Amino acid sequence: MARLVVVSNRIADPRKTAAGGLAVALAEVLNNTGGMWFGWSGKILEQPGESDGDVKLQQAGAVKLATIDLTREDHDAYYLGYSNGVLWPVFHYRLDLADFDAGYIAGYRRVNQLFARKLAPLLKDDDIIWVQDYHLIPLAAELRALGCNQRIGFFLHIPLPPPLILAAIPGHDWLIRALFAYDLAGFQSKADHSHFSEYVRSEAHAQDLGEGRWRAFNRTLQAGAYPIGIDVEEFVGLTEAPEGREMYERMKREYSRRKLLVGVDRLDYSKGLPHRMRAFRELLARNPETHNSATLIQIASPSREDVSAYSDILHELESLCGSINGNFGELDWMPVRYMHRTVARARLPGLYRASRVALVTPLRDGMNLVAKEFIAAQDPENPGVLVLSRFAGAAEQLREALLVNPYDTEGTASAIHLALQMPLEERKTRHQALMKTIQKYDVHWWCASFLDTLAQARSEESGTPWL
Ligand code: GDG
Repeated sequence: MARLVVVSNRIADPRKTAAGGLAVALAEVLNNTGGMWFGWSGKILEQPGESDGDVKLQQAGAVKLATIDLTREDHDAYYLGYSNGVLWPVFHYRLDLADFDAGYIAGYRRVNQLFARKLAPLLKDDDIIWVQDYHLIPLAAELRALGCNQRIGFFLHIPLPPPLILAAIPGHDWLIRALFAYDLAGFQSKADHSHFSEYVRSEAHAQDLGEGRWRAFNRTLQAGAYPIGIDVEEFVGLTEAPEGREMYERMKREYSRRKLLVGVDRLDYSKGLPHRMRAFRELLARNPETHNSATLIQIASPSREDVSAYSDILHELESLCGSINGNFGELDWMPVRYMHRTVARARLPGLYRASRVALVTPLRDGMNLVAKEFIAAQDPENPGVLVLSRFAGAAEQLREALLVNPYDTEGTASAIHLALQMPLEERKTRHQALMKTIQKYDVHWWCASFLDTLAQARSEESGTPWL
């Protein structure tokens, strides 16, 4: 069996329990093939010109972890600048938040070259390489330029916008051309995949070979949708573990007279948190019976705080939560419990299970795993209801959730109201269907279906000087 090499911006130590579903699933495949995981160590070197240091190798069971450090200058241009100041906002349809500083793309290219230079000597001829996410789009092209001829796949965890939005990025044609250095490009949803097809047809004049195969730039690329899932079994296990149960009991005791609503998100403008708060405020304003009987717990875990759009969203959210509590709160009832902090992973399942409603209402999201975790954690005999944005990739699969348009405050408020009142039988029917879907398309399915296709996909030409 060929060795799998996973490359991502950050790596997670698969031995640590906090690592989460993706790390655990990838670690499983890596373990089976005696594989390697390559990425940035998380360390920033303050002295200029230090990036060319050695790769640090560590053995984690059967998996080899290989990391490199980045200089401050490289990190700021590649990670803060291009990845999170250009690609993240534009791919989430937020052209207004993009900062197209010319220095960023140079840093992005430099770090991708550095990754390629450090990774290439560690590769064997028959390795299968799987590159993760938007930080590393040109990595395969840089590896090919160094003569690497292995099978290389790419998975984009975030959405891909329609061609006219993508085309706003200076150098968008370079990015998409770089994708053709891969053998397989995977997207989260059918919508993302079709945006890719539209782009390569209209902008790159690629030849459509059918079944997701495209010919352009002297290469053949296979593309498709591979919606990511969670490790359902692991998550159900966490729910039933002592810490999960204890959290559930505590929340049930604390909120015995009230229905809980829950939101768990990284504090990111794509997650639609202010829109969600406005919908919750509308619910309270229109339905006096919800006063004193419903509480929203919103966990907003800190994220990318050195990017300015993120501090703006923090202030907006804090002010909305404060005004809802100020206007509707009673001496013995706070409508919103907002926490700007990370909660231990072992506690999330208990919190989900104790909640009658989950609010997963991003403005755009590649998939959204919280939606799937909430479903997995429910008591099948008394399940909660998922209110899900139609703009999350997950909405393509989770049709039995209450789908909402998060920009429509009144409509979202009505859906939350419906969710709070939904009779047990309907909750059970919807939950059974949702559970079946997340079990069928779990993270193991995602890994296996992507890697099986990659094992078949092969470009007919190689060795072109790419960039
Ligand atoms: C990207 C795409 C795609 C959140 N807060 C806490 C916490 N979390 C965990 C959740 C969940 C994960 O983080 C978040 O996953 P999402 O899917 O919601 O979102 P992104 O981080 O934006 O991830 C996304 C994903 O990649 C996978 O492809 O679904 O669309 O944007 O697992 O539980 N975990 C803990 N404490 C928190 O406070 N322990």
